[in-house]
Amino acid sequence: MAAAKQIYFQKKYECMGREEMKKLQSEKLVAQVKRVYENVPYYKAKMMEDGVTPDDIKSIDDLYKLPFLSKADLREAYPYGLLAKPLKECVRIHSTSGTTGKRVIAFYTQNDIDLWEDCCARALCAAGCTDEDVVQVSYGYGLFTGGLGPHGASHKVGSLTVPTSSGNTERQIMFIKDLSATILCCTPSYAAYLAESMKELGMTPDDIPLKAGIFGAEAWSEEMRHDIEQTMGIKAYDIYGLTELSGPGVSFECSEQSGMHVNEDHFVAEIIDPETGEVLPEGEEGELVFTALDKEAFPMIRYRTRDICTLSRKKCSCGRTLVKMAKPKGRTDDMLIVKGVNVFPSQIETVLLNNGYPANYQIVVDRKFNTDSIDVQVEMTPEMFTDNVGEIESRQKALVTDLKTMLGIKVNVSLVAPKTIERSEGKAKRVIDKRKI
Ligand code: DLL
Repeated sequence: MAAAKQIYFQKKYECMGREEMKKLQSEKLVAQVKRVYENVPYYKAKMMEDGVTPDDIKSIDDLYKLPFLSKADLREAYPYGLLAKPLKECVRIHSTSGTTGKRVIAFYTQNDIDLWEDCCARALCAAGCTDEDVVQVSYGYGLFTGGLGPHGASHKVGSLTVPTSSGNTERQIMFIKDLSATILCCTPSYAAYLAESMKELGMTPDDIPLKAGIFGAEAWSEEMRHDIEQTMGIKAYDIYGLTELSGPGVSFECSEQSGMHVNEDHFVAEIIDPETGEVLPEGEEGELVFTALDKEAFPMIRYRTRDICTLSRKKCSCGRTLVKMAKPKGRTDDMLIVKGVNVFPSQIETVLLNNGYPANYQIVVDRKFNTDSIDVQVEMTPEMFTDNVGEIESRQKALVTDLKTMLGIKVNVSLVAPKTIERSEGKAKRVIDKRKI
């Protein structure tokens, strides 16, 4: 039998020297800016407003001269205003969920789909996927990019694709078992739910054929990674992306599991100060901005993601030279400002999981008589669950203390019975901010 093939480790690009990569990015950027200027009146107007022309962009070092694109621009230009190709050359759309306003519709040419699937295929490969693997794609299919990106990538790698989409947990487990799925793709919160359900069915890591999971689309903590890895007996890899930039696969984790390599031959990452727009030096925390170098139908130049993150060029043991982004801490628009203090749901998650609680929680923010309050509802594990009120109270107190140390403000904690908090099959909704209602 032929040996397993790992055809999507694209060493030429993934291990490219810095100078060579800058040269490649510069050539692509110059061409992309010219193309966008000539074909997208909306972006041309933005450049003219800032007094920049394509002649000012000679290399990647000139990137900072270009105007940012924001979600507000995408809404203003909805649906066709940023299209850079005739519609007849487009073959597909995807769309964001629109939970924070009007949907964004992203358009793809066939070449856009091909490059996107290449990026996802690199992610599969970095998680050890070959043509002998069985890849179960349990992200939602449809307008969401989570399903079809890894699906196309799995085809490219030549593995057996199981397109279950999200939901129907019993059936998911049946396919994992019956087809001996080795790689699972879904959101981390759905992975945690599947892990919990398998445990309840009495399955131990030895009974679970999976060896790796590729989880993304939402912020998740190291502690949650650890829990999922233990329960399923797998390695859990992070993957990042957004609809505007094609979908998952903008960056992905390798065997080192310490940040996600950005596919820099296709995307240039910058970190900016979200207040001033100034580009920050490597290692500083700020808002992630991406420029897509190859996208044809829906080009994004200096797109502000609103994700809070850091970048690192520290040498990676996997041999890839692609810059790494840390796990995004959250989004500028997810950050809660409570009693004047910045609170990220991921900080709360870290405290809960460090104290042995499952990742089933909800954060309710409210304002009464001009005073903000945060209530964190946390599920107990079946082992913790008791009718001894004193015991529950002392557990609550301990959590309040630890959360105060992490956040700097007092939050209320309510411990609730196992299975009380709704499970998520896609992106979990952790925060209910009643102040906005
Ligand atoms: O969530 C694309 C995706 C699908 C990524 C499957 C990974 C896996 P959108 O629905 O447009 O696209 O949402 C994009 O989700 O700006 C981040 O805030 C968040 N996000 C995505 N991946 C991660 C991650 C998809 N690994 C928005 N960690 C982004 C933290 C993530 N946040």
